Amino acid sequence: MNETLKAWVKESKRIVFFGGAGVSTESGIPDFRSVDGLYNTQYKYPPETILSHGFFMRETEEFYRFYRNKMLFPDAQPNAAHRKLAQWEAEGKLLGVVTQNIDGLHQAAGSKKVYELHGSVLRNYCMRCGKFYDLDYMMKSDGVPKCACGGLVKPDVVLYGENLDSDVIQGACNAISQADMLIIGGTSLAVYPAASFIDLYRGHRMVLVNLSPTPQDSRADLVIHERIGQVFSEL
Ligand code: CNA
Repeated sequence: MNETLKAWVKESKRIVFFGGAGVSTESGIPDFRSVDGLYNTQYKYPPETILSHGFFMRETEEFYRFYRNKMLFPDAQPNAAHRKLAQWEAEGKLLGVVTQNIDGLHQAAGSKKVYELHGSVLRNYCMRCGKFYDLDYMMKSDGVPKCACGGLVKPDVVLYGENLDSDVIQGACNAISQADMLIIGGTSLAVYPAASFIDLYRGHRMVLVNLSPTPQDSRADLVIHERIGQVFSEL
């Protein structure tokens, strides 16, 4: 057990969590690198290419083949990290969760203030009429999912080459700038602009919990290279 982390959590009243794919690996959802590794044997392009706006518009069928195989995990359940963050919010000591994940597991654990920088696979919209479709519809549809109106259904996920939602950015940035403790976890901090939002934190309790080193390790006040679910289960 990391006693410094435990003490800081106890003393802090406005914790913000900033996370990425590594938060959900202990729930059975591979992170980006793992997807990359798996992908190499089955797909002609790297995930960054397939998960881009241009590819979605040009090669929609191939996009959905990858998306259904690698991005949808309808049976995944929240782990100890998701659950602890929801508990802190309910106790009034966490301002919010800023996540790059698109899996909805923070909300499944009970978190209410979740800033989903890259959207969610749980929401899908017709690009022509705007009708909403849920994850179940996407799982059951074959090939390219179409709306009743004939329009193309697109996941509410921010693809490479698309802009982040400005309200979500504002909420995330407000939360981080008001935090008295920032815990960053399960992210390589390699995807921009998301990774730049941690620059808004002005306090002295920046904690990084990540299995592998990140480019920001040297500026954190505490660095823990362990599994985040394991670390949070001991708090
Ligand atoms: P990333 O670049 O794949 O980095 C993940 C980081 O997490 C790596 O540095 C790992 O070392 C670390 N890690 C893995 N497992 C653990 C663990 N159990 N405990 C602690 N650290 C761990 O992913 P990022 O989120 O940084 O950014 C890239 C993309 C991947 C984001 O835009 C996501 O939307 C996207 N993505 C999301 C999901 C999801 O929603 N669960 C899954 C796969 C990819």
